[in-house]
Amino acid sequence: MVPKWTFSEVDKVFSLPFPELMYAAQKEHRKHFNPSEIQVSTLLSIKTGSCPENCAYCPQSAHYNTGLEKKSLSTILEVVAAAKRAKESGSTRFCMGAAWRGPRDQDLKIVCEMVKEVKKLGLETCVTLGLLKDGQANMLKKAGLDFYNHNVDTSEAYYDKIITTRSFKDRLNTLEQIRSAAIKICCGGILGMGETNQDRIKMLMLLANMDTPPESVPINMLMKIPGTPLEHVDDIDPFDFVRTIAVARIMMPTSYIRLSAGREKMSDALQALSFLAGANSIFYGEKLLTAQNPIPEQDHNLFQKLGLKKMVIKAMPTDA
Ligand code: SAM
Ligand code: DTB
Ligand code: SF4
Repeated sequence: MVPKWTFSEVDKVFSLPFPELMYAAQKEHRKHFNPSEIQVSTLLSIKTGSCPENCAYCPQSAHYNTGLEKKSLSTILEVVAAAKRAKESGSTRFCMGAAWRGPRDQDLKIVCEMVKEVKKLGLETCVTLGLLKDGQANMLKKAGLDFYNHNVDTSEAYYDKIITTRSFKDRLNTLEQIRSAAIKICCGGILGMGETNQDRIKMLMLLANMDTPPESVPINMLMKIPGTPLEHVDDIDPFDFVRTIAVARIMMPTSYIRLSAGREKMSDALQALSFLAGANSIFYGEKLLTAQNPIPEQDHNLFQKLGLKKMVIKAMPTDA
């Protein structure tokens, strides 16, 4: 099959004069979305720390001493209480994350119960549990799961500099399982890990050239966690960050592009530029999984200043 986007095409778009790039991204954004509406998701860590993988950015990896407070699998009651709070604060999607290489079947059964209960509250559901084995995506689909988050994180070429305990192919395999089970895909990456603009373009090409691109594309700015190998890496140039978002919007015009981790350190101006470039989703609430996010009051003020509204999305009832 001929790829939808070639490197030279994307490179040309990436290198446009900044005003032209922003205009092109805005044109695409307005064809498919109301530019004043932002989809809002809330995250909850349902199993924290002691992860056997060595992702160089991650506070939850057992390979690094980040001083994190570890926690075993949450109870269904704890999860439902957090989901209720998220709904009351205006979130439409509840995303549960577990620091596993991948779930064991006995753990997955409990997560499936969590999904069913959260769905009953009228929220969209998302989980991020690591690599999936055959049949596990179907179990989640039966429970009514809407989205599975599994990031490629960076380009295939740069990947080995960041993670060696799971391969890029392992990740693609899990993405295929999710797609085959008819669960929507949430897949993106992290910017600011020392990768080049070429790597950023290649990561976006992989996503946009999928038969069906991810419905949701999280773009995280690296949060430099003390104790991880990326603690002292150089900051990404903010305009390269915004360019990457604009190019993602142009290449995947109907996907939600989420301005994900890292907003806590971003100025209001950088967030506003990211929204203008086509980002139309955020994580809301003072915590991501383990790291800090802007406090709700700060986001409320930002939305007020920019005239942005939270998007209203109702989860479809499941017949599971
Ligand atoms: N263990 C599961 C996995 O890796 O698929 C799920 C949780 S993992 C924390 C989800 C994503 O969070 C990672 O793929 C990465 O993109 C993002 N993430 C983790 N730590 C981060 C950091 N310090 N800065 C930015 N993004 C981060
Ligand atoms: C994603 O791309 N970013 C979120 C979500 N998917 C699961 C997680 C960000 C984690 C940031 C570090 C932490 O909170 O531990
Ligand atoms: Fe584990 Fe996920 Fe963190 Fe990697 S990103 S160390 S797989 S929790």
